[in-house]
Amino acid sequence: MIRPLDNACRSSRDLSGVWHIAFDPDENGEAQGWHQGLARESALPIAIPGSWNEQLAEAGYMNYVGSAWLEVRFWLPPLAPGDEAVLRFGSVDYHADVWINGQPAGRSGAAMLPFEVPLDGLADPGSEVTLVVRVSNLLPVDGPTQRVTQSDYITEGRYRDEYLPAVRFDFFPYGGINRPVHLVTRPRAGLRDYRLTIDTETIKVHCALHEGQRLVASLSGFGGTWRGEAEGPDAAVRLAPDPARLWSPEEPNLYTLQLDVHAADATLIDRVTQRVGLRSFAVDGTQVLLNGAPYTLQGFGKHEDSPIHGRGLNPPQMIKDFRLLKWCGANSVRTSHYPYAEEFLDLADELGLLVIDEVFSINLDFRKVNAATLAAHKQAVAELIARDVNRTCVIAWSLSNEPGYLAESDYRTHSPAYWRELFGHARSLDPSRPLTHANVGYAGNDDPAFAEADLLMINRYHGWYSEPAQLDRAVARLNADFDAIAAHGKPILVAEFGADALAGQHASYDQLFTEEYQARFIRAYWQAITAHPAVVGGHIWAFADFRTAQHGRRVVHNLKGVFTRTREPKMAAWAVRELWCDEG
Ligand code: GCB
Repeated sequence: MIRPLDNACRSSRDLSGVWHIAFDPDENGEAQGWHQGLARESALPIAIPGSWNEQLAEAGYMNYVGSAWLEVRFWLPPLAPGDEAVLRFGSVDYHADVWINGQPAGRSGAAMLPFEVPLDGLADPGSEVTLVVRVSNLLPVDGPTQRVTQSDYITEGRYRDEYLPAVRFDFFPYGGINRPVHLVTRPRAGLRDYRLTIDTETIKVHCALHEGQRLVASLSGFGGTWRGEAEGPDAAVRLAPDPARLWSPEEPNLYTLQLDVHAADATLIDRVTQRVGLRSFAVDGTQVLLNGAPYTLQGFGKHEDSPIHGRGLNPPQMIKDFRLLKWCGANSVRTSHYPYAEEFLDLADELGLLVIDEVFSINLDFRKVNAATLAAHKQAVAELIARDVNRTCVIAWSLSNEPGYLAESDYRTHSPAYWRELFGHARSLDPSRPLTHANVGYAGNDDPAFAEADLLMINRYHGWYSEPAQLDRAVARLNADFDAIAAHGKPILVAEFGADALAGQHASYDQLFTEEYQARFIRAYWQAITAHPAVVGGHIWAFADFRTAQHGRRVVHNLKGVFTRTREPKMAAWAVRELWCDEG
């Protein structure tokens, strides 16, 4: 999928700003004609991108789960001959139905991923357009992250698990249009997609051209330009800069790739550009190799979460986060627990950060998994790979976080076939990147998904949820896990480990929730991680404190951040900087 671009052949206009919203708890908005536009007197202003929850808390929508209608009017300029206009949504959480000038125009695909809506036949170029989006933050029952309602807690006898709003994950179910919406114009006869295959020497470009078209691909940077040409439905160009400047977190060297499509008479039909680096990432026995050399992954799990914006794109905070990641010496992150905004991946490419790209699939409960769940999960994997496959920073696909969390016996019986099918599907879509998933201790050190994964990610909280404040016992259990999982003969990444700390809480002895214990916990784990030959690194949970749904176990936020939600460092952040930065 090609990003919104502005160049000689394409244009994109960001429709971010103040839109209007009307909530529809009884699902009768369509019957009232809201798809044709919202009456100003019954609608509230809301900033887009941005979640409705904190923005409209005082209006009563902090915990709102259900449908809401959002509306904006925009000017569709006259189109150049041969061009088409589409709306491109970065993501709408979690589902969207779109109307243009009162006509149904399209809907979203997998949650937390982009989708396009064509304007053909629905809006006249050179006129004002009414765009209405019905958004629901209620997850589907059979999605890769399954719906939970308050009554599920009761029927399943899980009273102690009850959250407000109801969720089966440990973060807030923000609703709204959380990433930008762009009005895109582009040539109808232009590129719809292309595929890059990257290693340390070449960038190969593959795309499908129409009859009579010619692709001119060029790669420029570091004083040189390398070109190649191709045509046909299976056009392929191989670009090999010499000397090759490699990309890595330590030295994020990027070239500019330009793909020009020409007609037979040499007129320019389309142009697509992207920044791209030369690099390789591979699993080799129990090691991972970056550009052919063994590499230690050190970094964090994160969330897209900020005060007031909720999950809404917050560019200043994103820039700050990259500075703090670098300040800590982090070289990698996992996009826990869903695909992040493309703007985040732009910075990861440019500033040098390895990304384990995760599908939105959390705590899959195999008592409720069916054929529809698998189909939706495969679709989410396909849409994620379609969005991010050309990214330099993306080193692996994570297909699920903590399935089998409830230790249901169905996990052991039903999941092997499910994983075979899902991992096989992902591998067929991108054979070049390792596949992984995040194992929870309850699913066992012989988690059936390990048989399919190339890199074994494990989330462990010995010393927190078990062995509280007893680091010796915790580390002994961690090492026992390492030894058991090492028997699979694959590299292990501790994808989560961490302890809550309330900034400002201190003790001279090991005490949960203190800054000292969080720092000591991280140091103890890091020592064990770096000492074990099959463990290739660790990602601390979490980078920053984040809002969760309401539950007695959480003090508004999950406090496992080494930074507070407003990005002040706790003691642990300084400890991590000492561990990960030579200059400490
Ligand atoms: C986990 C989950 C993560 C939670 C974390 C915790 O295993 O993957 O989403 O936030 O534990 O803090 O409990």
